[in-house]
Amino acid sequence: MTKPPLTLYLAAPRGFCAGVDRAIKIVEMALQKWGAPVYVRHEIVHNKFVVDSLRDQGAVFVEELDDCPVDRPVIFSAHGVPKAIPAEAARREMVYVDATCPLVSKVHIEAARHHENGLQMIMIGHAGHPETIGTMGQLPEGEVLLVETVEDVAHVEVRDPQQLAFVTQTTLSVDDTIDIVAALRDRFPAIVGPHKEDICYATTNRQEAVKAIAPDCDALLVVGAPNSSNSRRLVEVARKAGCPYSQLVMRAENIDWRALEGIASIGVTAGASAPEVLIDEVIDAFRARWDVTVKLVETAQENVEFKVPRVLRIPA
Ligand code: 0CM
Ligand code: SF4
Repeated sequence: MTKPPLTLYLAAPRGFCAGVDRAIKIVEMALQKWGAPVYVRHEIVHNKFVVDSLRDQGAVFVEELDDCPVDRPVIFSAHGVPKAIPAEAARREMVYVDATCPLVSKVHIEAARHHENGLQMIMIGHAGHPETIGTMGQLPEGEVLLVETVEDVAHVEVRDPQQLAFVTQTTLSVDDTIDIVAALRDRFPAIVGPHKEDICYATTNRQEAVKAIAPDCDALLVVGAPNSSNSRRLVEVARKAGCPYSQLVMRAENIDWRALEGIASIGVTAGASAPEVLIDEVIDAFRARWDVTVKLVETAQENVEFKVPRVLRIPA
């Protein structure tokens, strides 16, 4: 039986970013240096496949520092941790390595600087996400107010509208954040902040790329995990950009083939924590069912690389 034709629009950039690559390498290096088990507080990046492969090599994933024995190294995930966590690890004289993405650390530093200058902080982010918890946890309790939506901006109660600054989560929707920042600047004209927001290059580029393909796609799949903020944003961006059937899939086995019956085009992209092997797997699954022509749509080139510490040391 001949297979029906299908145009597969493949977004670029997609998949791993420099912060994810670095965080995974840190776990691998720690395993080499100290042997198994090495503990990792929270999923190193939000991807089950990545976590399972590191677990197979001897990494043990836990949610709290209390779940780590004091005599084994512990790594903090790419999303960052509240200040109290490394402080507690140091108090327990544990060996710890911080795999926080440098672009998240940059936001931590920004928040600390504004606080030192006497400003109260507003964070634009998603409640309960580890990056939001980590960034808010850089300052004393109550010093960072969280807003998630334009509506929240109208209700937030600040100490002094003249003494305010804002930071954002790195993986937000660029377009939604523009509106929230505009609402903040409108209500608090004196608010200090980054030029635009703190959304990272990888998040921005992946959203731009998905916008470029979405209008041409009958359906679109984002390879990524349900707890991955940047991946979930890609689904929303694709829907808003003109592809109503946009779905998140962890891997090929999660694809709802019945829902794709009759399509002539499909878009494929992946969140910053999704390995390329899973994208290949998804493309292969399409090739098994359709006569696929892949069209690569590249909206930016990335050459960002973050140095991995060559020697993993006990921090001072
Ligand atoms: O923050 P998010 O949930 O998107 O995390 P992730 O692990 O999916 O992606 C990489 C990062 C960071 C910080
Ligand atoms: Fe860093 Fe952005 Fe990647 Fe998160 S998505 S790890 S902030 S580069």
